[in-house]
Amino acid sequence: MSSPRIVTADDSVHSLASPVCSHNEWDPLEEVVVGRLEGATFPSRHPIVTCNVPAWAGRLQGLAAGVRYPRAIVEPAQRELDRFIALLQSLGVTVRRPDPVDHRRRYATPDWPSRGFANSCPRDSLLVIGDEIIETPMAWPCRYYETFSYRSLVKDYFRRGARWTSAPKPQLTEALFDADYQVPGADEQVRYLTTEFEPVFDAADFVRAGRDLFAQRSNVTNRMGIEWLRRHLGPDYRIHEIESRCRTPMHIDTTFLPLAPGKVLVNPEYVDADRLPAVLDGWDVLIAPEPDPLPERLLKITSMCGKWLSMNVLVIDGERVIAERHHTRMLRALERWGFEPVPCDLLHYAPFGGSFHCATLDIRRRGALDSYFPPPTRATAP
Ligand code: ABU
Repeated sequence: MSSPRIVTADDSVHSLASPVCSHNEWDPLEEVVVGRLEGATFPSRHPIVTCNVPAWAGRLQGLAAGVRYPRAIVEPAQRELDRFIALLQSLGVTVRRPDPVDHRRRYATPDWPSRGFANSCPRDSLLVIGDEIIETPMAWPCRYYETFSYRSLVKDYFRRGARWTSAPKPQLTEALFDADYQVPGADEQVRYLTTEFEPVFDAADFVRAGRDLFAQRSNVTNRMGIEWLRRHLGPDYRIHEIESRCRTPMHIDTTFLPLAPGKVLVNPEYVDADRLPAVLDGWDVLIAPEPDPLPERLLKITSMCGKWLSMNVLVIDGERVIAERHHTRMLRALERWGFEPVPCDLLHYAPFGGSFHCATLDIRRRGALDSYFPPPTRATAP
C-alpha cells in the first residue's frame, strides 16, 4: 500500500511519511538543526535570567543587556561552530539552520517589553517527540519569540508530514515569579523562582528514551509544565522526574543524559544515584568525571553555564559520541564505558548557553518507538 499523500495550497504533493522522527537520544542521527550565533544579544535584565547564570555572567549581562555580543566572544565560538557542523556533515548527518535574526529588536506583550537573546540553542525551545515538533512555553521573556526563527524549517517539515504543536503561550506576568526568591544556600532545600501560575517548560529539561521521558523541575520548568506535556503525550508515554540537587537548576542535559539503551550519564554533584526512579533499575548509571578546569579567564566570566557542560555530549549512533576535546577525563570515561568518543571543540559556545547537546535539535534518528524499561512483573494471584 502506498503512503498517504498531502496536497498543499500551491498544489505540490508530498508523502505524509514524516521527515521528523526521533524517539530517543541515541538512535543513528540522520538530520539535525544546529543553532546560530549571528545577531546574538546579551539577554534583557530579568530575575529569571540572572538567577540562572553564574554571578560574573549575571553582572556582565546586567551591564550589557540588549547589546550585541562583542566579536571577541562571537568569533572563537563561530569558528568552533563551523567545525562542529563540518564534523556532523562528515559523519553523514544533514544539518539545517534557523533564520538569522536581529535579537536587539524590541517587542512587547500586553504585560511587559523585552529584547531577544539568541537562537544558539534549538534544544531549549523545540522538543521533538516521534514525528511531532512542540514549541515550548519558555519562561525567559527574552526567548518569547525564539521559535519564530525556526518557523521556515518547521513549516517545511510540516508540509512534508510532521506534526506541529505549540504549547500554550505563557503570560509571564509577575505572578509566575516568586518575588521572595533567593538562590538557596548549599545546605538549604532547593527552591525555584517560578511558581505554578501557568505551565512553563524548556525542552532541554526533558530527555527521551522511547516511551519513557525523564524530566526535571527547574527554574524554567514547573510542575504544571511537566503535567501539560504528560497529558499532551497521553498514555503511550511515561514521564519520570529526576530530582536535581543543583541550587539553580536549568536543563537536564548537564544532569542526566541517556547515551544508549541501558546506559545513562549522571552528574554526581546534582543527582543522588541512590534516589533515581526505580524504572532505571538494571540500567548502568555512568558517573560523569569531574570536568577539566576551563583554560581561559574570559570563558570563566562569560560562560552562561555551569562547569558540567562537559556532560553536554551529542550521541551520533549509540556508539560514537561527540564530546568536548578539552574535557579529556570525559573522553577517557566514554572509552572505558565502551563508546567511541569523537573529540570536537565547542568551549566558546558557553556564553551562548551550551555545548553539543544544547546547540542541536534532533530531527531524525533512524529507529522505531520502543520501550527500554519493561514494566515490573506482576505477582500472579495464588
Ligand atoms: N543549557 C544547558 C546549561 C545548563 C547548565 O548550565 O548546567
